Amino acid sequence: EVGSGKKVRIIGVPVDLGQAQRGVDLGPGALRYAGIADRLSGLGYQVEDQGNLDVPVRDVLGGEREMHYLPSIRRVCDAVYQAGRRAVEDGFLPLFMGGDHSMALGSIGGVTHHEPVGVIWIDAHGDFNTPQTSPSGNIHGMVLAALMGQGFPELVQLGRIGPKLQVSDVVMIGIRELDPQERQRLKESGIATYTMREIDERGMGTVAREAVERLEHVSRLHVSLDLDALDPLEVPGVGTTSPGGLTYREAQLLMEIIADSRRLASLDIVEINPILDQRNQTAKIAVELAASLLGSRIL
Ligand code: B3U
Ligand code: MN
Ligand code: MN
Repeated sequence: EVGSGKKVRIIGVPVDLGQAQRGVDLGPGALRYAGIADRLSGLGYQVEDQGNLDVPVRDVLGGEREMHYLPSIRRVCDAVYQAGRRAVEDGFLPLFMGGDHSMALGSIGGVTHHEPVGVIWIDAHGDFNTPQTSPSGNIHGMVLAALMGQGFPELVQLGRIGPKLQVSDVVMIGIRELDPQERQRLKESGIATYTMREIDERGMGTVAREAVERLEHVSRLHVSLDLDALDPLEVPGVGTTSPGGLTYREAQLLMEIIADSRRLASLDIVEINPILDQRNQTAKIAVELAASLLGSRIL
């Protein structure tokens, strides 16, 4: 058995404040109903669900609307940070269930508290805006920039002072939709980025192996899986759909190649919107991807 008693801690973060669509706060429920805990137990993991962290609903935060809920997002991410840090200290592999991608500020902050971690950011978007470059103002589009030290000081200094990630610790996969200034920023950043074009031309096998090799210098890997990286035809239940995404098969192969590294140490599953989904198909697919990432094999 691949899990052989290794411990996974499930941490639900029902936050929807980082973006405009209603419904992503229901992601943790959708993943639980799709059987995430049983699927991982079946692989031999010891699974502990710590429930959901407290997240205020936007309906009681009228005064924060113009600020795009920055104060509440900071508070939620503080709690996520501490939960992530504690999970690592307790010897668990934390599995953070969003919620929107803003929660990755806390999860990646927390898992890098004691030592650096290599991050594989799987997303249709760059999430590399700053408050100055973002056309929407939505904080889920600024997360990676904030983790690297750029943007709202409240977010950059979250959990501990300073950037949580170095340029060489990040690879991005599945990118196909960037805002004009975000695009410029990403090009100048030096982050290794595998766009859909690159995946189409070179194939997912080659791209995934190269991405993992780029993170050879870190002993632990964190996967931040935004479900909108997949094609909306297969995964309709996401907040911001973007056509021309990864097929289920490509995403599976990517998970399997990351699993081969045996260095996966933490995982985010974000941006599932069950309200826009069909029969919880998106969460079911996410559960299968998580299982592959944790070592489930065809043969
Ligand atoms: N780049 C846009 C759109 C966006 C980012 N992340 C998602 N959508 N899911 C923005 O709002 O920053
Ligand atoms: Mn994202
Ligand atoms: Mn996205």
